[in-house]
Amino acid sequence: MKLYSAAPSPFVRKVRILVMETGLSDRVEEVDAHITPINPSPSLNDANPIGKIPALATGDGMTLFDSRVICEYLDTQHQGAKMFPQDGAARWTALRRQALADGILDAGVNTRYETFLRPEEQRWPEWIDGQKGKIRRGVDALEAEVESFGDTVDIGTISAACALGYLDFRFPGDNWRDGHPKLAAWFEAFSARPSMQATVPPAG
Ligand SMILES: N[C@@H](CCC(=O)N[C@@H](CS)C(=O)NCC(=O)O)C(=O)O
Repeated sequence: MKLYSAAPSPFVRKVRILVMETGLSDRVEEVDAHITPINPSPSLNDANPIGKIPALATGDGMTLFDSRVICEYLDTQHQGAKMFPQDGAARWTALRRQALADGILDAGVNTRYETFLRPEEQRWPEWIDGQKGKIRRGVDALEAEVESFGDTVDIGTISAACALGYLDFRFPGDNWRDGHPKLAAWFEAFSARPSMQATVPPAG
């Protein structure tokens, strides 16, 4: 299988962590696809018409996107502990946590594009504030439920860890740990996992 990938992408990180946690590393080859909305890749666009990473060519003629679909597909490709609970409350809790974390990430990536890619004179402070509000409320919601994470490793907690890792990577000055002590402690412990250590985004 071929994963269109770039190490700074938090959505790619979700997939890479799931690959490691499920023992699929030998079956997934990474193809470098450093793109932005203003610097697309024709070969990625052929694989994913939306032009975003991650995308996964499964090797049997199918290309999957986005991270949620890829992760759920990969979870069917191994015999170990499942990252997507099969049914019941555990499944909906994991999927909701994933949606919450992905929402933080969407707002974070939008903010990054607005503050890094967009020419300074065209930037829109109110819009950035709106995105930062989504991030703040999302982190508050994670803090409110983090005690129920326990030592669960599933798509919900992997996604939460990727969201917090991205905030550290792109917005260290926002100090998300302030006022979120339980979440900070959980993230520190979760970050010790080899899959987290191996996928820390590169500086720069
Ligand atoms: N919902 C998508 C989001 C993926 C995403 O936003 N990827 C970013 C990189 S972090 C991207 O490819 N941006 C390029 C673009 O928007 O054109 C997922 O879960 O995979």
